[in-house]
Amino acid sequence: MGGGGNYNSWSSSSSEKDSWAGHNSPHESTKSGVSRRFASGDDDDDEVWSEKNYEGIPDMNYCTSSIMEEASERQRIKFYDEVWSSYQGFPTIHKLDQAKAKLLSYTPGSWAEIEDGVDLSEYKVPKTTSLLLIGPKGSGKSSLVNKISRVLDKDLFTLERAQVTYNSPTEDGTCFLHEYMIPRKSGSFSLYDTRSLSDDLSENRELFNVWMTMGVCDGELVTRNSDSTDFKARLKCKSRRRRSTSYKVRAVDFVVFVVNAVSVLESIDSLDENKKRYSQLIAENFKNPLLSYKDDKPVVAVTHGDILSVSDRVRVRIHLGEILGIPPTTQVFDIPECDDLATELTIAEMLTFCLDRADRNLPTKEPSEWDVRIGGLIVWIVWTVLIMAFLLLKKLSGFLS
Ligand SMILES: Nc1nc2c(ncn2[C@@H]2O[C@H](COP(=O)(O)OP(=O)(O)OP(=O)(O)O)[C@@H](O)[C@H]2O)c(=O)[nH]1
Ligand SMILES: [Mg+2]
Repeated sequence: MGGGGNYNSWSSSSSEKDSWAGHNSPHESTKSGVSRRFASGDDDDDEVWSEKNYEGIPDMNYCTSSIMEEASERQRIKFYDEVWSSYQGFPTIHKLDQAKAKLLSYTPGSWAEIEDGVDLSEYKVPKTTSLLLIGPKGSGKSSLVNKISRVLDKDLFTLERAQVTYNSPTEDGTCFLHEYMIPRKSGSFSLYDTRSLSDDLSENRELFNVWMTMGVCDGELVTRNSDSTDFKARLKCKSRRRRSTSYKVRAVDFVVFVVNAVSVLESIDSLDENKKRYSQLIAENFKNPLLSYKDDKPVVAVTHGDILSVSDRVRVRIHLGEILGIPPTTQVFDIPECDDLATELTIAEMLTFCLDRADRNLPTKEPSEWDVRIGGLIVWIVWTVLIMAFLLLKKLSGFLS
């Protein structure tokens, strides 16, 4: 089964599935006769052809658009069923152990080498693969670090590693970049917790530009132009109090976009422009090309699902898939605040996805200055030898004649 869902712990009922109808379920769509026909499973073409123009000739524009509508409706239903069924399975401890063992055996580049036969000597392989967590304020980035750490750190009694913001609308939240090795003592991959996204797109663009092109550094303070002088002073004060950090700059190898399912749901249903803005903010930032690696877009981690019904969680994932242009079944991962097998497996699947993509997008090595010089020298020697051989042959032929 693809990632992205939780499996069984809530064992959603079919009546809950049917209740999706009240929220524009694709099964219930009655926008067009085509949808009705499809929903009822009736393959008779009568309804389509009854929509003729007055001359009795079928309106071809209508036919084309109806075929398109039918196809996209079919696609929605397919995704809906797939996302829904991702909550129905029964994950086994064996499957979770396998997924964890795979993650714990990971070293940067190793999956590309083993699975795709990549010659790593041609690539710049990082010492640690770094995954950047970004998302709106209070979306659960720091909590996600703790959830992931709980799954992969064997010691169940360790303290939470990242500072979670209680009552996040009024608190500062995370303002420094924090690196967390996963698991704690390993150096194979790390999570970077970040400051929340700003409502101002240009401010986010600036930050993405720095993080994605120049790299990220543990302990770095993240400020924005719109921060008040007071706020900046407070942050500076906090930054002075920090103990020394490694100051190691790491390239970002893949991005995890963290979103709050409750806010997404509100933005789907609400007429209030402020609430609607949440989905827009996610989509606009998500589509920033700096966050993608060639064609590979970030993964989405949906939090707060534990306080929603399964049908609402399915709606949120489908909606995110639609606005972000990614498959809701395999690239939108529902990670609620639960310590059950299903959530742990979803976390393991999300990490596997990220590390796999990071390995596939390793940057190729650029020739060093020495490589270029040595290459030039070889070319020069070859040409000199050829010219000398030519001159020698010419002389010899003149001498013989
Ligand atoms: N019920 C529930 N609460 C969550 C979940 N994830 C996070 N929270 C709560 O949401 C609030 C904010 O969580 P954080 O992890 O601090 O969010 P953040 O994105 O790091 O916030 P900033 O650093 O301010 O941007 C906290 O009260 C968390 O307990 C979740 O999956 N379910
Ligand atoms: Mg935080």
